[in-house]
Amino acid sequence: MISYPLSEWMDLAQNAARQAGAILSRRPDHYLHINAFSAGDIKLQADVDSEVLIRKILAPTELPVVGEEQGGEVHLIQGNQPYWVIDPLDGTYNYVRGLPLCCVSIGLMIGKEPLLGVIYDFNHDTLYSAIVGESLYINGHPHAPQWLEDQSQSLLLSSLRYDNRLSKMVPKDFKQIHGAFKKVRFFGTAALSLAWVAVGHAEGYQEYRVHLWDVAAGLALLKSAGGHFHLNWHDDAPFAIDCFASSQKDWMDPAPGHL
Ligand code: LIP
Repeated sequence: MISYPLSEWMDLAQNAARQAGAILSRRPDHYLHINAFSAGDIKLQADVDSEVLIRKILAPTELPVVGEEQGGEVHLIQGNQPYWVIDPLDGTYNYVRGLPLCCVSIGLMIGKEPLLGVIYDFNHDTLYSAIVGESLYINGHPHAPQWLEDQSQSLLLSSLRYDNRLSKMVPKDFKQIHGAFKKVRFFGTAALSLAWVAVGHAEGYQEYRVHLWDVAAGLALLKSAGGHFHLNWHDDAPFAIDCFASSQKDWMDPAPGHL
């Protein structure tokens, strides 16, 4: 079995997340330039520049990278080679609106399994990190979540993308999953939502049709904290997935053929 220098890679990932977050939190004018609008989303110069910086800092690892802005090789998800998965700014729309709910997210995966994750909430100078199989840390301090055990009293974090908003057909299991929790919150940042589940602020996160870069680091945090997840991979777009994640394994089994 190959052993990887995960601690070394963790240090680099933390360094990259902190450096990228430091610039994002200063909100330089050019970072707020909107490069593209799509139906339900925007692309900022901040995403582009932040990804360039993170890729540069991670380059000494010589590992392949999948990033929200520059993409990556889709065959990596079938392979057995570690690769970085970067969301240089998760919660882009929150960021441009000045909502302090956004972060830098850097995951390391092998095939479809997370190996480590770093999520930097630069608005609150809070860094979540974990190597799967070891402790979860908040700003360098080990942390164990205290999740609620009764699903009917628990909190689900979720979202709905533009193309499957409530006005359109929603997947069959949407009501079933959402209805099983006491409360549901939509914060517009998948990465931070997963970090908050991992540390115990909530018990579940579920979203249809996000991308691997939105969740890779958060899944590593959740797995190291003892949580569970299931991903449905879409065939029609690279790295598109439905994500079901929770503190308890059987709380979020998607109905078969739910889409
Ligand atoms: C966003 C996610 C959010 C999801 C958005 C988008 P971005 O990522 O974190 O939860 O609902 O559609 O994917 O674009 O801000 O990095």
